[in-house]
Amino acid sequence: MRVLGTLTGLLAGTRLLAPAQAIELDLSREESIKSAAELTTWGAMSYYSGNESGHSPGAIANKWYEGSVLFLCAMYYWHFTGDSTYNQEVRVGLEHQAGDGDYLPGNFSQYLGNDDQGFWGIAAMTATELNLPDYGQYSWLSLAQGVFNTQTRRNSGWDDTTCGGGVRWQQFNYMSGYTLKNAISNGLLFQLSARLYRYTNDEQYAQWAEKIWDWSNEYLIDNQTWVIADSVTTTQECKVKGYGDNSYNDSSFLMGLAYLYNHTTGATQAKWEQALFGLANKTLQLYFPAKYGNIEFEPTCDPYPNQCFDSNNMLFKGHTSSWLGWTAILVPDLYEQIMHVLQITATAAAAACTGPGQGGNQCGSAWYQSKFDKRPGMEPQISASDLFSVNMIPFIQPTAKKVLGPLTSSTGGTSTSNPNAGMNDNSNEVLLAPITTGDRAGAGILTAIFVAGWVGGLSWMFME
Ligand SMILES: *[C@@H]1O[C@H](CO)[C@@H](O)[C@H](O)[C@H]1NC(C)=O
Ligand SMILES: *[C@@H]1O[C@H](CO)[C@@H](O)[C@H](O)[C@H]1NC(C)=O
Ligand SMILES: *[C@@H]1O[C@H](CO)[C@@H](O)[C@H](O)[C@H]1NC(C)=O
Ligand SMILES: *[C@@H]1O[C@H](CO)[C@@H](O)[C@H](O)[C@H]1NC(C)=O
Ligand SMILES: *[C@@H]1O[C@H](CO)[C@@H](O)[C@H](O)[C@H]1NC(C)=O
Ligand SMILES: CC(=O)N[C@H]1CO[C@H](CO)[C@@H](O)[C@@H]1O
Repeated sequence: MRVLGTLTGLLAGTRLLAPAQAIELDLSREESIKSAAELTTWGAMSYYSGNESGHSPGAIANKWYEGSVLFLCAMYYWHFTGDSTYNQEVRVGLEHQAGDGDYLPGNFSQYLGNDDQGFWGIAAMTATELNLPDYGQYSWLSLAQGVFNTQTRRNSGWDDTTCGGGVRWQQFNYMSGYTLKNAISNGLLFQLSARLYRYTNDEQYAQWAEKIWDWSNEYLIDNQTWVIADSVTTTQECKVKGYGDNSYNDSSFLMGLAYLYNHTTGATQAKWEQALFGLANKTLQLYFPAKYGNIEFEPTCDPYPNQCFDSNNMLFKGHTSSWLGWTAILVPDLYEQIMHVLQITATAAAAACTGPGQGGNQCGSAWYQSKFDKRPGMEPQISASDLFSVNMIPFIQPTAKKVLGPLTSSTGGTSTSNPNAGMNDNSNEVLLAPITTGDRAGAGILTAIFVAGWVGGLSWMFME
């Protein structure tokens, strides 16, 4: 990381140009990590224009789902450092994209996938657990419940008509990807259910978490090797698997397992324990490989500067490092192993955040090279911010006022519950009505853009 010399000095004309000073990230100093988190979060938020006049709060052009990921990074930053600079923008944006209380906003709902909606649900759940004050019409908890309800109770989400269940990737049959049931859509709904269960203690969420897990275990996850397929195809009875080493497939499930393990006991806990420790081991080995000194590594993206065009892939390390950080908090037995690799990775990422933009703190994408790889953007900034924020964990001493782990409704969480959220939203039904040729063409173009945005995460080289 570098810091820009003081702007005041520059403006006063005392120095023509303040020299960029390299700072070593010192993992033993709280202030050092905090300032790395501050710089990278500021860098990520500098791509955000939803708060400016004429722009829509929370919407990032051409990548709707990434608004939720940007807000996740700003919320983690707030929780782990105490700096609430971005909270108001987050509240406004999270609310503005809510649609009818379930993150199916009319401008985007015709071409969004269950994973896109799922990420917004996870963002609302995070706001709930961190006690971001509710704002506007819909409480954060009700928004998370709205996503859960729409995805579990409609065929556009969980679909029993093919392969005995599972969440489809896309919600509409005119979208490419409708015939796939993919790991991230199922992993996010599984995680959301597990988190709603721990927060509310309502058994219906536990039952759904188990149902999603059991289906995923049958079709996507190998419970011997802990290899997770990226997707299966409904047109071939979900027997044909598509692979793609995307770390968020693993970490989305892992995070859900951590919540369930944390909130269960006895035989039920034993079921989650076996999966949790098996998948944790696999995730750490595969995505923090010994050959790169245990620095976090995204196999489908990091080694391929020209191939990994997909901004979505550049977020995977952020998703994975933040969910691992929370896992370390929820599962004390995994704490040391996880924090060890997150610290190693932070040192490497600091050395990769030395690009010329962002006042000399611009982050690159492939951290394992320990240098700026000339692949900057909002996504690498978000990933680095996520990583530095969770590196604050060892410094946080829980007190009566400050809780380290995610809250629940019985440990101080205040967001208002609405178990029926989203149930009255009939926008899906409306949209499922026959569409005109014009609409179809419009949707098709959007589909093409959308699928191009995801295709880097899928590879069909290995078929079973
Ligand atoms: C919008 O947010 C960015 C990032 O936090 C900030 O730099 C900018 O000043 C804000 N703009 C307005 C109009 O509030
Ligand atoms: C939908 O589009 C309109 C018109 O561009 C805009 O005013 C509104 O804020 C958008 N809504 C969302 C949720 O982005
Ligand atoms: C592992 O997966 C197989 C095949 O789906 C299943 O029959 C078995 O019950 C699973 N084992 C555990 C411990 O979940
Ligand atoms: C962790 O995974 C490696 C291979 O991926 C395996 O050799 C090892 O036995 C696993 N350890 C545990 C504790 O499961
Ligand atoms: C559950 O998570 C909390 C952190 O929120 C942690 O303090 C506690 O030890 C965990 N409980 C179990 C049984 O792992
Ligand atoms: C941890 C895990 O199981 N990840 C798998 C994701 O998919 C690839 C195949 O493309 C496997 O090699 C990984 O093991």
